[in-house]
Amino acid sequence: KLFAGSIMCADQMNVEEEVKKVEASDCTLWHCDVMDGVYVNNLALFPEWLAALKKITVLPLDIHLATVTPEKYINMFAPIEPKNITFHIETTDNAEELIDLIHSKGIKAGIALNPETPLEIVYPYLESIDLLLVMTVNPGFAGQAIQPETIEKVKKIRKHLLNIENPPLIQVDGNINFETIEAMDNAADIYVLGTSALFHNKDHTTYYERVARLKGAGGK
Ligand code: S6P
Ligand code: MG
Repeated sequence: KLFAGSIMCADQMNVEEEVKKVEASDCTLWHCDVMDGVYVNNLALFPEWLAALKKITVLPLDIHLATVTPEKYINMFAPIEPKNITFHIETTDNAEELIDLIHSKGIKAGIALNPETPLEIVYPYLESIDLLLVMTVNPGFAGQAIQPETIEKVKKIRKHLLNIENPPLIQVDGNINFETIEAMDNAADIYVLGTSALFHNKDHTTYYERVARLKGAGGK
């Protein structure tokens, strides 16, 4: 399994130090939440900030747009050349066009869905996307408790993807920690790590040790 550190959860006044600690761990990606204050009641991360992050890190950026009008933000963030851009299926009637727009910029395309959004709504796009982000909390804030029914949802999509020729990677985001990874039975490919498992002061372990322990969750 792969791990992505959620940069909005890092100590914002010590970003360089946080970047070094995360890079020394087995995280291979930065999960970057973009929040517009409209789709969610919070604001996070703007293009210049992420461009500055890119200069000090070797890890690729994975942008999660928690915004309305995703096309506007795809165009806004494409110039910083992230690896992935993910938009919410709830925010568009034209997912195919957004996927094409992202791909036209040489970026991998992801679709996110909220805990209460049924999986079936993304079925038509599974062969065109690279990433499926199954939200395990409602987007907007770090530090929330998992919505328990999302655990079955992740397992269900894993099974469904067995029938898909070129399946996307499954990403999970929200309250990801040792227990929730075990409960998911390794059904996801990419685990977003925030305040629950990585950026916290609950013990004195290093980030390297925290991620190493998560790697062993579920016995795989
Ligand atoms: C939530 C956002 C997430 C958070 C992450 C934090 O709106 O999409 O990416 O950054 O959930 O993790 P945690 O462990 O604090 O829930
Ligand atoms: Mg996110």
